Amino acid sequence: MGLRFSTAGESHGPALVAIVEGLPAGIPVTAAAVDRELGRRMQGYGRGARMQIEQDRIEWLSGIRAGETLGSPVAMLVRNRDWDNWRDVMAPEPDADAGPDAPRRRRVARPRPGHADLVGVLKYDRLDARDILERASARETAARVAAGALARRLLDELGVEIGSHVVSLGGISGVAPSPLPSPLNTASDASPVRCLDPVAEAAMIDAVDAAKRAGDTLGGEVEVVARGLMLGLGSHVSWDRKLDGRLAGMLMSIPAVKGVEIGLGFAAARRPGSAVHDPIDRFEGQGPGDGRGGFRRRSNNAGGLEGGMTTGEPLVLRVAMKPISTLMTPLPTVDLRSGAPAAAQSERSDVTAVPAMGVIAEALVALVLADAVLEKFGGDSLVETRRNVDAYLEALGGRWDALRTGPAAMAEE
Ligand code: EPS
Repeated sequence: MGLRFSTAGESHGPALVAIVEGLPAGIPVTAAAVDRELGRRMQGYGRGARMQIEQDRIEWLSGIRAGETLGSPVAMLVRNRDWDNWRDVMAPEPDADAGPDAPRRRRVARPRPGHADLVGVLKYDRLDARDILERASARETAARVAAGALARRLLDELGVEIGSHVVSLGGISGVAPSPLPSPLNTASDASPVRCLDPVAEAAMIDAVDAAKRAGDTLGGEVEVVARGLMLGLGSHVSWDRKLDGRLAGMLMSIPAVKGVEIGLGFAAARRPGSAVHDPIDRFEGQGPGDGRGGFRRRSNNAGGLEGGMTTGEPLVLRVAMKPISTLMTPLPTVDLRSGAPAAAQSERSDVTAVPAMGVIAEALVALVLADAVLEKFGGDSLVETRRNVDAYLEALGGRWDALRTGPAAMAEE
């Protein structure tokens, strides 16, 4: 068993909750480390007024003592400060004075194209699309980022760094420096749109301003990079153990995300094999801890994954987000009360959340990678996990000798 997590909470309810189970004991972690990630998720040019209200912070409910994980489920609470403005609308208890047929306050009856509103109302047998949108809201991702921050702590202890940057926003693409800066997030978090190309950054900010004036919204793409991974996470043997599928599935679960690419991604489909696959060289590496088993690639078009397993090269993923579906200049829809044509519900929202999506994607990549690490190495304590990782890396360092000198080495190809 690896790592499991779940979240609960409505956007304008009292709080969000995240539960993470399967972490080894003894991982040093503080609320400040989790809050730092929550704070990063709240940033980004193009966010709406809600982010001025919230100051996301966790309260530990379980699983941590004296700054270390206990190995038991970790539960974290993130209060919604906006709850104070929504107590009556979102009250869990029925309003005894109003009666069952009283109209619902702030009912949402004009479903937004692109949002979960309409399908949710029909499928869940609700009259008010608020019953759907409260949970479909990307507010939920705060809880996932909190969960991811714990996974990140484990990976950090094992020397894995995860960062991201925005590669396009509103149709404007940036050209990132090569090689990427290290640590990546120190550079990307310094940009209001988390973009590493200053010319594109300025154009992206202008595009957000223009979209805001037009009552429109913008999508974009981020690149997530994980460095320091050892070769061999995931497996080729069964579909559900392939790491590329696990990563893509997780990233596609972010609200408004419509596509995931690994390495060269879709571009690989348009090139011949000779211009795609990464030639292999023998490489002494940096000793047994190198994590690449005595080989390296001349390029990394594979994005650090071959056969559903990490190669030891950086993991490179791109994630595409559609524009947010709450438009201040609303699109046509149908009023669920009358059946008449109507303008879709428009309420306070973000113009774009692409910079924040990068932070969310990092958190989810951390959760998948930590799960894969624990699946491969196990360990009830961080000491044990680390010991298992070190033993594997040492064995990996010796694989070259075995390949060269073992009996099978003598066999003809
Ligand atoms: C969201 C709408 C906005 C965003 C929200 C996601 O919230 P509100 O309706 O309260 O203005 O701010 O994102 C967050 C609250 C957050 O923490 O990211 C939506 O409809 O998905």
